Amino acid sequence: MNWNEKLETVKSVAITGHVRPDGDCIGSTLGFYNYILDNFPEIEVDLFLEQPGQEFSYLKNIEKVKTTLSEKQYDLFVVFDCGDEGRFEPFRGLLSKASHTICMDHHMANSGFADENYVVPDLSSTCELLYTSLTDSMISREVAECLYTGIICDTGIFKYQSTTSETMRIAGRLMDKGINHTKIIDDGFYTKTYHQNQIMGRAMLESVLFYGGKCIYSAASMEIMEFYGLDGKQMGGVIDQLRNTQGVEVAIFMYELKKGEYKVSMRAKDYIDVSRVCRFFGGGGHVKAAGCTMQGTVHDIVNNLGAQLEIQFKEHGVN
Ligand SMILES: [Mn+2]
Repeated sequence: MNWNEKLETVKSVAITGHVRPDGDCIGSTLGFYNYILDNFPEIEVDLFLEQPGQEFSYLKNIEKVKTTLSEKQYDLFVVFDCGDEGRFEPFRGLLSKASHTICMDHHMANSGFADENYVVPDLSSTCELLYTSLTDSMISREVAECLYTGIICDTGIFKYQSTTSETMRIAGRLMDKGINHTKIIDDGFYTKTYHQNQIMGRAMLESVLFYGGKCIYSAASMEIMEFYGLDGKQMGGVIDQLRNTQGVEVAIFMYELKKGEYKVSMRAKDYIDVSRVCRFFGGGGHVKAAGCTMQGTVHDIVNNLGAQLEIQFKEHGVN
């Protein structure tokens, strides 16, 4: 896959990624957007996303992100970091209208909805895949900042199992572009607002161990999120802190989307495949990091997830 060849044949490009965009989604879409502006100034390019989080404000042109769909027709529509049409619902209209569509992604359950699908399941990040399809000498510092952001977010700063020596080599090439990697890691990953830290503390305080301490869950209701003035995309980091609990194989964090409906995030450490559990409940993701949306009380949801987890624990001879 060589993006330059594709871009040489089009006059207009629309870009999007998944709902509740995370660092990899923002990094890949905005990185590609900036790459086009830098190298193909004659192309008309628009980037459509739900409002990105404040923590990514250091990325160039993030204020250019369009949060509402336009009626324009584009030669090419590109979707990054997104496995199915339902996950870019607000901008789905672009799919049928555009002359040609391309998806670039690293989710195992990618449905192949685009005309061309470049999917490498369980690669560290969409940003890593995007890097390999761009021309290094045409990547500016600002594009490198976007791609590096995506890689650190999706690898938990080079920690998750999806991190390979190739991931590190690419990150090194991006560092050579002169990026401030220390600031990117602080701003894009670690820094939390006071209220985010408060809800993190509360989530830890209210967390519950189960399955003999091998699983842990915590939840945030709509009332709690409203009290702290936070929405779902500001809850990042809670699930990772839960996962850090000693002895825990699986961490679950859920926050209420609307009455009786929760966005569930799951992380596994070693042998459990949480994407299998999330797919069972209509979601998806990666082997060690996945999510789904579920109905019911927190208690019901944990019971339902627990039953699926138990199947896998038994397969591994763990009781
Ligand atoms: Mn990703």
